[in-house]
Amino acid sequence: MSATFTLIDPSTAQPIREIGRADVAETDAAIARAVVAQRSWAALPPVGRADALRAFARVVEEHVEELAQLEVRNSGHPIGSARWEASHVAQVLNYYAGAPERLSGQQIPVAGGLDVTIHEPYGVVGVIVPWNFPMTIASWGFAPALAAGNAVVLKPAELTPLTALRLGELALEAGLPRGLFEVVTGSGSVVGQRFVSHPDVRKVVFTGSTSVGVDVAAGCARELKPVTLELGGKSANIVFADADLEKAAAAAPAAVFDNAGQDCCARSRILVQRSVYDRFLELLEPAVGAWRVGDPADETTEMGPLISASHRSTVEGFLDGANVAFRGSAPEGDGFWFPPTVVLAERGDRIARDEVFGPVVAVLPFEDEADAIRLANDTIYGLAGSIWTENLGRAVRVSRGVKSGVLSVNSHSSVRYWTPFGGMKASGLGRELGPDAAEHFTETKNVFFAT
Ligand code: TAP
Repeated sequence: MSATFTLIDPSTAQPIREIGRADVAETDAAIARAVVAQRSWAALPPVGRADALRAFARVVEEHVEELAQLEVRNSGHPIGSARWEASHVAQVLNYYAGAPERLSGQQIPVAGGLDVTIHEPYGVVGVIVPWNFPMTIASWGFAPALAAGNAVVLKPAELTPLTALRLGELALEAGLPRGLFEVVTGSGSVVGQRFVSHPDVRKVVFTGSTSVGVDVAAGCARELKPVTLELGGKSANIVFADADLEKAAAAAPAAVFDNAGQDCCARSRILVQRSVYDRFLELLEPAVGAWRVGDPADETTEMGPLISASHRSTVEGFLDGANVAFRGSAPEGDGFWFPPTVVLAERGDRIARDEVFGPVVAVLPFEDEADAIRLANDTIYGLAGSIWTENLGRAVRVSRGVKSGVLSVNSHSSVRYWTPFGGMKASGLGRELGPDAAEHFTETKNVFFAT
């Protein structure tokens, strides 16, 4: 590749290395290699694909530390989180290694013959990934797609390609055929758009902002190709007066400041029942103050820098005119640092409805259960959310009322590779992960045999 892009370490603001920027011809060449590799991959017996994916998982497991160190440098993720992310990729591969042998169709009763359905792979799947969780989000697309018999072309975000490139090499080390898993670095407007427009890419998985997601979906509609969209979020952390307040306040910082708030599932609104609002803020302040922000290579660090200088300016812009209640600490000096920040917001404020994608949380009071649901739904998004209450009936009613794809009660967990993940409203279309994901990378063919 002749054109290049300079990668920057977000914790030092220093250059790391140059990365190639593919043009349309280079993207087309990768897609052509994938088309060829897919034919023999799909022709393998299911156990052959299962074994190959298990081998890939094993090689990733052997390189967890290396992948984690790359993510620390390229994305500024704390080393503990980065190790979890690399291990997660191996687990996702292992989980979907079980799929080829379970992709059964149906036998449907008909008169005059036998009717069966067959799950056939699309062919080549394009996976477009953002910079916030480069490895994990890529694996949610490529592992089930490969398991179902597809080839994959993966476009990492231009800011964070290092782990994706290494995963491409590890796939070859594990024995996956050349061309089956192509990693194409370059800009979204060139490489990503080519995945959308190229006739041989038969399905697209896009994770990123809602505005780009809408364009990607429109482009896929023009080509009549299916698309899965994982988009933005403005998730609510709803704390009722009957909750274990100490536990809810202790857990709240991690729910929004993990990955410096650059998390689509960040609980970036804390909605607190008015009768316990003051008490909750008293408990939250020391928990935010204790949140450890600093060198991502330090084993004790809980939060690293933001991804870039321009993203830091965007996050800062959200604080114009905001009522900042208290803030945590952040290092001085180079690097794109930003302290964890708690804002007291009013309904309708921009900070209470728009995605910040940084370590800023808006706290709002609510009156009762119906008000909590109304407020939680007062955003275009519907990705994740948490409900803190000791009342089981309330937990059920509120989790039914909140329009989000992924909710948790008395916890902030959002991602388990064996349960479905995805958003409602402007947060997305379709679901990833869970037991059905491999099937989403197939088309159903119906065959009738006359007797
Ligand atoms: P985007 O700017 O939307 O970029 C996401 C990916 O799309 C990048 O690889 C980007 O490439 C590529 N892209 C940009 N323009 C494109 C186009 N016209 N056609 C095809 N691809 C294009 O998002 P981001 O800033 O990287 O990520 C932040 C957003 O992603 C947030 O809104 C966040 O909530 C969302 N997100 C959602 C989830 C889930 S699972 N719902 C997970 C993580 C992030 P380049 O940047 O390299 O040009």
